[in-house]
Amino acid sequence: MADLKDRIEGLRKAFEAEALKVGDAKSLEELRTAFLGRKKGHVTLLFEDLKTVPAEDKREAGRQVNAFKTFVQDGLLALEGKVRSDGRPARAMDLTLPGRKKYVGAPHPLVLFQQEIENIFLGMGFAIEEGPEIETDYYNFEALNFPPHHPARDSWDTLYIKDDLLLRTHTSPVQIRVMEKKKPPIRIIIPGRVFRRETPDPTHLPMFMQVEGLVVDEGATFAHLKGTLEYFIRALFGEKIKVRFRPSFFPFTEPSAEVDIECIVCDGKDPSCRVCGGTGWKEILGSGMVNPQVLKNVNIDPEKYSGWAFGLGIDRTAMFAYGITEMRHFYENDLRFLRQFGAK
Ligand code: FA5
Repeated sequence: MADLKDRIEGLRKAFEAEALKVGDAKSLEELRTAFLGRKKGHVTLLFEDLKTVPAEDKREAGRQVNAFKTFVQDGLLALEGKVRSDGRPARAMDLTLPGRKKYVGAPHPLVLFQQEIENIFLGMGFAIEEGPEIETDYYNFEALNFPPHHPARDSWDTLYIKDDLLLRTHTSPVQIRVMEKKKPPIRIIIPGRVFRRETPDPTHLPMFMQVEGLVVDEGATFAHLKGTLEYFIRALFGEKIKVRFRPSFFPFTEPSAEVDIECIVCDGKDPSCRVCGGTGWKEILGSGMVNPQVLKNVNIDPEKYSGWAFGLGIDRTAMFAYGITEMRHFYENDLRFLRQFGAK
C-alpha cells in the first residue's frame, strides 16, 4: 500500500511537471497517451497492478487510483482550453443552441375533475369526508346489509388481504363510519379510490375513483335524490345532456336506481361503440333510499329519519366529460395525454 501511495505521488508530480510544458495540441495528446493510454498509460498500469494488491487493501487502493485518474482527467481538460487555437475553453457554452425546456407539474386530470365535482356539491351545502382504503368485512359489506354468503357480494369482486381485511370495493363503507359518529342532519360527499378484481377494458379498471353522496334527515325523499342528481349532472355536462334513472338493486338502498347518461362518445349512433356497446347509454352511478336496516345498524331511528345515497364513478364520468374513449389513459401517465389537461 505504501508503495502504491508513493508511486501515485511520484506520478502526480510528473504529471504536473509535464503539464507545464504543454503548449500545443500535439504535446497535450502525448501527455494524455502517457497517462491514460490504453496499453501503457501510467493510470492504466496502476489499474493493472490493483489485481495484485491483497484483498484487504483493495478497497483503499482502488479509491486512491480512481482519485488519481480523476486528477489526470481534470488536468487534461483544463489544458484543452489553454491549447485551443481560438482560445475558447474546450467546453464552452454554445449560446446559439435552443434552451432546454423545463416542464412544470400540473394537477392530474382526475384530480381536476374530482375538484369540479366537489365544487358543485360544496355549492349545494355538502361537506367532504374521507375513509380508509383498507376495510373490514363489517364496513364494506355487513353493516351495509350484505349478510354473510349473500349472493349480492359476488357482484363486488373483492380483493382480500386476509380473512377479515380487504381493499374496499366501493366508497359506501364510509357512509357507515360517518353515521356511527355523526347524527342527522347529514349531508356529505366522500371521494376516494376503490378496488375490484376486474379485467381492464375501455370502461372498467381494477382500481378506480368513486364519489359517494349521503343525505340523512327528517323527510328526505327520492324526489330530493332525483332533483339533486339531475342538477349535478347538468352542472357538469350542460343543460342538454340526456339522463335516465333505471331501477336497480343494492342491499343498502331500497328502492334503488342506476343513472345512465347518453353516450357522448358516439351520440348513440355507433352500434359497435366500444364505450356504450352500441346501446347509446352508459351507467355512471348507483343510488337509492338508504335501507332502514342500515340506519338501524348505526342507531339512527328509521321511523324519524330517512336518507338517500349515491355512488358515482369519477373515472367513468370523466371519460364522458373529456370525450375520452379509453379509461386506461388516465393511469398510463403518458405526457402527451396529460399535457392536454394543463401540464406544460
Ligand atoms: C356501487 O359501487 C355502489 N356502492 C353505489 C351506490 C352508492 C349505490 C350508494 C347506492 C347508494 P356500482 O358497482 O354500480 O355501485 O359502482 C358505481 C359506479 O362506479 C358505476 O356506475 C361506475 O360509474 C363506476 N364503476 C363501477 N365499476 C367500475 C370499474 N371497474 N371501473 C371504473 N368504474 C367503475
